[in-house]
Order: sequence, then C-alpha cells, then structure tokens
Amino acid sequence: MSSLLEEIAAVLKEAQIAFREALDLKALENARVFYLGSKGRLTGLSRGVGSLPVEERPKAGQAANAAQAVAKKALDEAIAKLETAKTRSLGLDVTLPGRRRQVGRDHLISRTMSEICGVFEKLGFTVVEGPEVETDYYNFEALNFPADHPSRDMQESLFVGDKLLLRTHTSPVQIRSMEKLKPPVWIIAPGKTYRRDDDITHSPMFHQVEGLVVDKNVTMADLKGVLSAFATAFFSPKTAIRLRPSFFPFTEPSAEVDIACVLCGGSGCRLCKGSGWLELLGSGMVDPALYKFVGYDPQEVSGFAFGLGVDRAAMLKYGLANIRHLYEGDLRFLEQF
Ligand code: 2U9
Repeated sequence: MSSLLEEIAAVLKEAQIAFREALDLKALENARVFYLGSKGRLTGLSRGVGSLPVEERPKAGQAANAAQAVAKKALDEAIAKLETAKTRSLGLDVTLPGRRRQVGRDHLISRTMSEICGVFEKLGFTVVEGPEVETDYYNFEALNFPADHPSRDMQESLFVGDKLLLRTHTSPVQIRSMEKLKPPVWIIAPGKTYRRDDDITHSPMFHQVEGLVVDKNVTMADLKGVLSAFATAFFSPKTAIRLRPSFFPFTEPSAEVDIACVLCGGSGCRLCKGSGWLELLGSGMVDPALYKFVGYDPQEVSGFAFGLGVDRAAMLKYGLANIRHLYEGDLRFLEQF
C-alpha cells in the first residue's frame, strides 16, 4: 500500500516537472499522453488500486484521483502559458480592445458628380469621358475660340507643352464625341478641369459637368425645360431658375442660369447678396459655326449646351464656406457627408 502511495506521489512530481518544462505544445501533448493518456503512468497507477486488498482501496483510490486532478491542473497551466507565449511572439495581444473598422464612402465631389450625372441620365443623357491633357485644337480651336482670346493666354491655362495643355473645360470631350457620333446626340461630360485660379471659391483643379444636345428642332425652350428639371431634382422641388443674357464663344445666344437662393428661397440674404438668386450654370444654343468642325449640317440640326462647376454645386447644396475643405482630406470634414 505505502509503496503504491509513494509511487503515485513520485510519478505526480515527475509529471508536474514534465508539464512545466515542456518547450512547446507538441512536447506537452507527448507528456500528457505519457502520464495521463489511457495507457499513461498515472492512469495505470489508478488502475493498480483495484488489485489492492479491499480495505486499502479507498485511501489509495483517493490518492490516485487527487494525483490525477493535480496533474491535470498542472497540464492546463502549462498549456495556457505556452499559448500566451505563442500569441505574444506573433505580436498579438488578445487582451487589447478590438480595432474599429473604418467604413469608406464616396468623397463629396464624387458623390455630387454622381448625383448630377444621375439626374441627366434619367433625362436621357449618356455619360462620356475624355483625356485631361488636351490639344489646343480640341480645347480651343474647334470650340470657336478666337486666336487672341484671353482663355488661350498662359495666365489662365496650364500648358504642358507647345500645343498641349490641361483641359480648361470638359467641352473637348464633346467635340471628340460628335466626331464619332451622328445626331441625335444627348451627352453629359463630367470630369476634372484645370485653370490658373486660386482663392476661396476657386481651385486650380476643379470639376465640371457639361451637357450637349444636338437633335432636330431643338430650341431654347428645351434648354430651359432640361435645366429647370435638373434644378428641381438636384436641389429641391421648389427651386426656380432664371436665364440672363451672356456670352460664350461656343454658344449663340448664350445665357447664365441662376437658381433661386438655396438659403433664403428668393427673399434675399447674405449668401445671394440680397438678390434672391445664385449663379449656377452657363448655357446657350450651340453656335452653328461649331458644326463645320465635326461635319454636321447646321440646316438639319440644332442644339443646346450647358456647363456647371461641381465644386460650386457641392458648396451650395451642402453649405460649404470654403472650397479648400474639399481638398484637404480632413476626415472630420469628409465624414459629415
Ligand atoms: C460644345 C459646345 C458647347 C458648354 C458650356 C458653359 C456654357 C459654361 C461654365 C460653368 C461654370 C464652366 O465650371 S464653369 O466655370 N460653363 O458657362 N459651358 S455652355 O458648351 C459647349 C460645350 C461643348 C461642343
């Protein structure tokens, strides 16, 4: 009897040392099988209790069970220690709080651009795109800009070569489209545009959406109807528009399009400087002189065109005080939209 108890104590001690000193989980598993497995040494000793005389069995049984429990605890502690060491060595601390996942979204400019294009697509326009580095021909000449027009001046255009510049508007995309398409043409050209301009409402890189319709019997009434539909869909169902005479080299007649002030609705405030109106778009009937550049017959077709600054539209719709907010990449600003 006493020899069995002594053996149990000795094997337990051996098992505790083996568990504590195992260098990795694999070695620990081997030690577990060796001492606590179905054919293990401590398990074998527990079974040995059955062959003792009946009166000795309870005490020996208790000792064997207790030894197994102590060994099991030592094993669990050793497993925990090795697992912690393993996660630490991976540079992982499972006790740290979880990292918050940042949910991405469209930048306010992209969102405004999609909203604008979305309205025109519902009105039957197709989106077209083109290069940001343009030739003098597509940016100016084919758009009826006189050779000495100030927009061709280095002051306003950003040249990257003798006859190559960063497009100052998206109109060249529409010339390129007309070269490829036959009327009816209902297209919208969104994209980045560049001018030498830099103040609180101007950035040297800005965004435009321009539209062009060339079809049979198109009149200024169509222009006004389309732009009025746009203003009500983009701003609010009550947004009125008005047209004022203007001048652009590529349209004749031309008109500035104002919308009723988004802040006061037309009664007059500091945003609209008391006038009740805000300038939003430029527009006009396509100058028939342009058709000769793309091989259309001005006797057969007529059209209208318009352009608006996306940055300005975003500033008015979302109430921004400074265009620079759109380009600073400050998440505290961007996450508000
Ligand atoms: C073709 C023919 C005509 C596009 C037009 C404007 C008037 C206009 C400005 C608004 C604010 C540019 O971003 S802005 O500074 N745009 O005033 N744009 S008509 O006319 C075209 C375009 C293409 C072939």
